[in-house]
Amino acid sequence: MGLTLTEKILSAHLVEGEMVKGTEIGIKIDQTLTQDATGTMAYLEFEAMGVPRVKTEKSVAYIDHNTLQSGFENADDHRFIGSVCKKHGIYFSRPGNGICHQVHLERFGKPGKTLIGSDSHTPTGGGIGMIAIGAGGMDVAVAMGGGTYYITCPKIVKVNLTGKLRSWVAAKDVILEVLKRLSVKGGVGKVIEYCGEGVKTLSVPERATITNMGAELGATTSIFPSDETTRLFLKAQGREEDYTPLSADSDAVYDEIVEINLSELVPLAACPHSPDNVKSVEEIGNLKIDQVCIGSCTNSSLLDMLKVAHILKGKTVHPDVSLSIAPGSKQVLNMLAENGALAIMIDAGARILESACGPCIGMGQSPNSKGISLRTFNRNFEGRSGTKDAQIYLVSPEMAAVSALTGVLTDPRTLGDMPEFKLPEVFEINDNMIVPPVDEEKMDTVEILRGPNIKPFPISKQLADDIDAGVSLKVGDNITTDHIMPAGAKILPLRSNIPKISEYCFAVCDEQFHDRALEMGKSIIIGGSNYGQGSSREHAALAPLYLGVKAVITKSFARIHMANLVNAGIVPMTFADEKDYDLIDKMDELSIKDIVGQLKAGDIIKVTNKTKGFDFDVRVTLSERQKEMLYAGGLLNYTKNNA
Ligand code: MIC
Ligand code: SF4
Repeated sequence: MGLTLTEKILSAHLVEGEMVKGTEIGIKIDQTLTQDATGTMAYLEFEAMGVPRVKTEKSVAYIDHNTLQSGFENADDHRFIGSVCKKHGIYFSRPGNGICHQVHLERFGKPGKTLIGSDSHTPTGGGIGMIAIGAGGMDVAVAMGGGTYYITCPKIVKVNLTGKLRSWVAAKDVILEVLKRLSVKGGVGKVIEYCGEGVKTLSVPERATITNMGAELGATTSIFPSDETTRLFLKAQGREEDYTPLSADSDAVYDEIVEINLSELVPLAACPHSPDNVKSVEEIGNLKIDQVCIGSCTNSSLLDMLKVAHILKGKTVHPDVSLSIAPGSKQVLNMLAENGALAIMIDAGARILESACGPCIGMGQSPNSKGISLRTFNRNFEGRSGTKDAQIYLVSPEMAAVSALTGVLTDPRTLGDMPEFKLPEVFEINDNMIVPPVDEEKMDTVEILRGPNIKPFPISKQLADDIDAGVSLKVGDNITTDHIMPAGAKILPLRSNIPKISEYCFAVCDEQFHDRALEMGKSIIIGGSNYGQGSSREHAALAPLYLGVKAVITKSFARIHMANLVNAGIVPMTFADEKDYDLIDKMDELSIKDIVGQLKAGDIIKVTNKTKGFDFDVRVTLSERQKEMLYAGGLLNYTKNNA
């Protein structure tokens, strides 16, 4: 029986377990990446492990999220990360060099390698044939120290691409179509593998758009084969030696097959407030817009920008619209400057932003009240833009650019014939904004520079015998980590300060949560299905930990957040019978006796609702290793105990 590409790469990296779907496997990690919003924590955790130099083939720290410096905090954190990198063997991509996923694809990604990153869109690397997975900062810290990374051995979905995209239909429309069909929960426990004749018609940046936004499916990762197109891309980046051809065997067996004929796709948009709420322009109808933002790790490649410049050429942005453009990397921005495309954008009235995440994470460009904003990004969760009542639509750069001119949501096919857009044979390469670490012999000369914003992270205690605690919060389905621990320009600078950032924990759902949880001392949260979808931010586990949350009981969890809860020593539980969700209210007193004994005996745990006077069962579906981690009080304690 042949193998899928995913199975080939995973089994070549397997260090623990067997390739049995649904069971836990441990894999060796070749590369890691961090960004600044999760990086400070990850490096504090790395320091706490006491490993002098990283043991990966390549570890890179990017500064791209917290680039608005309206106080000392972000600048201090950047300086801290830079000094840790220099000392401990990590490459440091300075602010201005670009968005982590875009730069990593350009300069470091290698087909066939494994990458984990403290950012949920790390699967962008799948565009170049890597197994690239988003993880919590602590998991990345452990991998930098040479530790194994654990995942559930995934099911594999084949997306069979046939045909060729028609003029003005984009890679973004491919992933929006997949989201429409599979939903934001559809990828949980799965890797999405793209195959078929249609693959050849897509460039590496287009493939990367698709694997990037595969994060919104809840998938473990997404991957494309590494082929002649990959070789030419790497060659153009001056890295042909990094190329290896890779694909699935022709008789590989898949768990599910999705057929997509690229020739039949039409331009699509994800409507408020979920990336899977996908409709065609016709279905949405007349929509007057206030703002257009082009950029983010999904759609900020040179190819995207060239298309945008072509559409804007000689025109003016509609008087009622604000258009911002953030090219994804210094390489992209520089090439746009050299070939005149940047001048075209400026001329048309675009507001050019630095190469960073920017508006995608609410770092500026919040829309006006009730504003309608078209964005080429990957997430449109309520409030994420910084304006609570804004309506965000996720679209391709082509649709964004043409709509910026017309002032209404516009199908880019109205532009008529599309010229052929080609990637250059040689990209402009200048890695002068990537600072290499000092040699190991010199590491003692490097001083770690800590600012006053950096506070120690909360360490959880060993799991208590009994949990007797009240319900501090009850929430519904599809709660995102943006609900649990919001981002944005005001809150992001507090990422290194858990006591302070926890004041905003769940503030979008319930402003009283922080005070109530602290007052209760210890508590339990009740959630619906797909709890914790979205970002990899471990702050969504560390802030609840700081506020005394001992367990979270839900209908189901998103993968990265569940791992982050276990890493923090908080017990993730799911209702054995989902109907029990309806029977529990905020402030009910729950009691779980001899939890360690119950966990050792099996996966089902008995919980008593003392307020309402009934018992119900919850499930704790964790590996023995994860259970050990909970007993120890989280990953750091567990790693220390086992050292
Ligand atoms: C996001 O897109 O939500 C982020 C900001 O990139 C996060 C990471 C973070 O919260 O720092 C992610 O996707 O993991
Ligand atoms: Fe940055 Fe947005 Fe990409 Fe997250 S999704 S890494 S915030 S550009």
